[in-house]
Amino acid sequence: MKVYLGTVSGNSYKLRILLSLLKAPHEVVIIDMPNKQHKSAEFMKINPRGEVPAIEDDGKVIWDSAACLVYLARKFGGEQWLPTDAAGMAEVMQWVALAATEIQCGLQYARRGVTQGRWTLGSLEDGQKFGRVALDICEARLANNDWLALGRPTIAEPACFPYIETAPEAKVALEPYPAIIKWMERCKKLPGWAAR
Ligand SMILES: N[C@@H](CCC(=O)N[C@@H](CS)C(=O)NCC(=O)O)C(=O)O
Repeated sequence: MKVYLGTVSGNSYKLRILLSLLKAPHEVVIIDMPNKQHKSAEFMKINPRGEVPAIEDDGKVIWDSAACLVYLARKFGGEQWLPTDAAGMAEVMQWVALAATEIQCGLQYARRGVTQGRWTLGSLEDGQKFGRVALDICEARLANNDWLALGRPTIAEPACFPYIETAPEAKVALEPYPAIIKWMERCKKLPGWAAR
């Protein structure tokens, strides 16, 4: 299995976390993003969006971090990380959806604006405001629960963690979110959790 990643990519970090937790055998292919390899004709055949991450396995190509997490969890993780019962799967996926909407378009895009000067959707304030919607939802959930989706860690954790951890780089302080800070510490203590 080939896993296409970028070195400073939070979406790639989601896969690194899960691959490490699952001890899934794989080969990492680093895409040279500073030299725009992700926009090359060759890589666009793998991911037509011209983005990392992506996976190539058994003749199949999977792109998008959420789809890749689903693939890895179901292929290597049994029922633990993405259960197949209707309610369990939906509860996990609602957090994966939060990672792809308020967290990505809020916290990721605000961070990218601050660190790279690229503003994808609106201003810094727009991104911060949208990102705080996600932080408020996570904080409320984690005030009374150890994990985001179920009573155990699932792919909701690697999906949401990377851009919450880097919220300060989007000039969003995490101090007002004590339950999130404790959750991040719990995540980092999971056996096999990969460091950024
Ligand atoms: N929705 C996509 C977003 C992927 C994404 O934004 N990847 C960034 C790196 S973290 C990227 O490849 N950006 C390339 C670019 O913007 O040119 C996913 O979750 O995989």
